[in-house]
Amino acid sequence: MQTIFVLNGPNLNLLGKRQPEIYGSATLEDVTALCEAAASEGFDIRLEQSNHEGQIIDWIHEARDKAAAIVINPAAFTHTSVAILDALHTFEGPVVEVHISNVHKRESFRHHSYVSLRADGVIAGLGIEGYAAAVRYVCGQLGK
Ligand code: CA2
Repeated sequence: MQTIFVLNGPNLNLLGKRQPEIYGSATLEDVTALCEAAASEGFDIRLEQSNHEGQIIDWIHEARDKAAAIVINPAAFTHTSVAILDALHTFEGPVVEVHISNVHKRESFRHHSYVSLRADGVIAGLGIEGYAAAVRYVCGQLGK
């Protein structure tokens, strides 16, 4: 069994509980179920969320040994974190960056992503379906 880490940054614990007009009404539990359904046989999903940059970096380091691919919504750290970018550069498998909203339709400070400098693909604006698309993509890349 191979594992896909699905990492989520700050405030995404509130998914489905606040601002449904921007982020929809689905919760992170719904994202887990969607990712599990999208994963090919032979892949496990481990979904994590933290409001702390260092914790996300620690999970990326853990992924070096334990994950075949990373799907990451770094939330606001997307636009600020060289440290998350540096951590992702140490990971050798496929990396997909996901945003629930279309960041390019929003404020200009959301248009730049440090994480995109490492990501193999970026999905924005498809709601939580973006996570499923990312999981299907990495399974394909890993030959399943
Ligand atoms: O669209 C996305 O997925 C974002 O990564 C979400 C981040 C935002 O800073 C990025 O620019 C785009 C914000 C996550 C906040 O999540 C919430 C979810 C529900 C209610 C409140 C916040």
